[in-house]
Amino acid sequence: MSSNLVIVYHRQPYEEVEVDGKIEYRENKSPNGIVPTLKSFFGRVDKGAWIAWKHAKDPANPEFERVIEIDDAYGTYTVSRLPLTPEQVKSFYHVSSKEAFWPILHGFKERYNYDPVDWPTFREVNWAFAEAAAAEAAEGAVVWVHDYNLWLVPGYLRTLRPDVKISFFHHTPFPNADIFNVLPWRKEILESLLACDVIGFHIPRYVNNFVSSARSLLEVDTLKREKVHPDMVPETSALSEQSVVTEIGYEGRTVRLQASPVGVDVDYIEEVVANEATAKRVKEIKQEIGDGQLILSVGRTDYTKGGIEQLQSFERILETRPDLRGKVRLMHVSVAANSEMTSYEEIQRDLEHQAGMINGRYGSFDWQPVALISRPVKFTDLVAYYRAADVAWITPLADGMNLVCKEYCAARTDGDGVLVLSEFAGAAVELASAVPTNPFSHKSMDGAIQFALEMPEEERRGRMKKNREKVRTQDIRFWAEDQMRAFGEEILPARHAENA
Ligand code: GDG
Repeated sequence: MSSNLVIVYHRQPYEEVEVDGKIEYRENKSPNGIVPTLKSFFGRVDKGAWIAWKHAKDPANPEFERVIEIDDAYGTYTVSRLPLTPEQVKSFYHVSSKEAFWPILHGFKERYNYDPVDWPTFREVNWAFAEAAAAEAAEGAVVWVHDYNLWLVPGYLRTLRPDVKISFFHHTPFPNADIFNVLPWRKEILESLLACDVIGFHIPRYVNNFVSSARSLLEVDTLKREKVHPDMVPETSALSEQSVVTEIGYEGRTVRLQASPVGVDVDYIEEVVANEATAKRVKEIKQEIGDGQLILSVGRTDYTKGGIEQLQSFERILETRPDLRGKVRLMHVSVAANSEMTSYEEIQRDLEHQAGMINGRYGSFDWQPVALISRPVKFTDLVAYYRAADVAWITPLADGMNLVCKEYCAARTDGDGVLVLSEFAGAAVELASAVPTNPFSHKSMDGAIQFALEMPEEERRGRMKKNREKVRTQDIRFWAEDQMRAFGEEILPARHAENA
């Protein structure tokens, strides 16, 4: 019970690697910079703690192989790893979180299957996280919980430790009551979230949706509503909101609601861009493309990311615009995060089928229209592709934020490049100078990409300048500072670039 800040996040802050029979710990450098940024907070408190899960080494005897003391450039902190058995991982992570919650959060009712959900196991795992956080938190500490797979942690923690301040951040969209209430455990989840002091979402739409869901089942009062900052309201965007609820009351407590879009580590991406090795790689890619244009698409293999719809649009364009054949290439990076799940295997097969069909139908010996990349690309290479691509085509059907589009703009220190962005990505409410597209409309999808390919340089540069300004100011540190401001000034974020 000695940590002033406890971060509860399913991912570990380092990777455990076995080298010559010995376990070594390597820093987990998630490219979007969230892990290092979260760790940077430990530099400003006396002691921090991080709670994550890991695969139990011996499932028959999942003893608590948990607390590791870390003293690194970020600060002094402990990492507690909850060893989960294969059954717990399957039930808590794959079935409850990914098959039941994920489709609902993204508005895909038809993909949702709650019958196999083992709710007692979900509760049990969340309880273990809450207990571990309670064991680490000092009197009055801040406990910062991340994402929907830990939905029940705030409620349990409030019971175990009424003294701590709890903040919860949702990385996904949050649906309104019409969709959220499909979940049979809706009331229990909402009651748990309402045990927080602060609940964070990327954009005002998700905040208002949360309030609609909460008000549908519980006596929740709106205490404060504010006009949305003009920076967050492109006039007619699909995800625009004019006002946002910022405080609600429930059972005598006040809960602050925050719309705070996650940003990317612009300084780090610019550093990668400035590397000689990156410049060399960019040159090679450009040589390979020759006079043609490169369209880049990057995302996890997931139905929410709209990969199939995008390939279908590309096919329609090649069909109707023979002049583009031989001139435009689409590099479609789609990497599976969760290979164990059958629904993702199906999407992978569909992507392969669609890409193969386009290449077979329109390709030639010298020109392959689609390069489908399913193996992870090194982040430094990804940055080189961002830099070389004439257009980034980012078309999710639903996406909490989408960091790829921000990384693309961050990498364009040359001021060129066009971003085509789905109206249904949270980032669309910030990046008003992107070319908007509606992935549910063939006309909009086909029109937007052709418009981007033909855009004159002056317009490209004008739009990119505005997008880059947004991405630079609302970077990952801006987000982190915003989060911590919600607790008052006692815990201030360190700039991790200086700390690392
Ligand atoms: C969730 C929410 C929200 C992708 N392929 C490769 C690779 N990536 C990296 C990208 C980017 C990250 O993965 C993907 O971030 P997104 O934000 O696009 O998407 P999710 O993973 O779904 O994240 C999302 C986010 O949380 C943050 O709150 O924005 O809405 O769904 O950083 O660069 N990285 C490397 N190789 C690849 O092949 N190295």
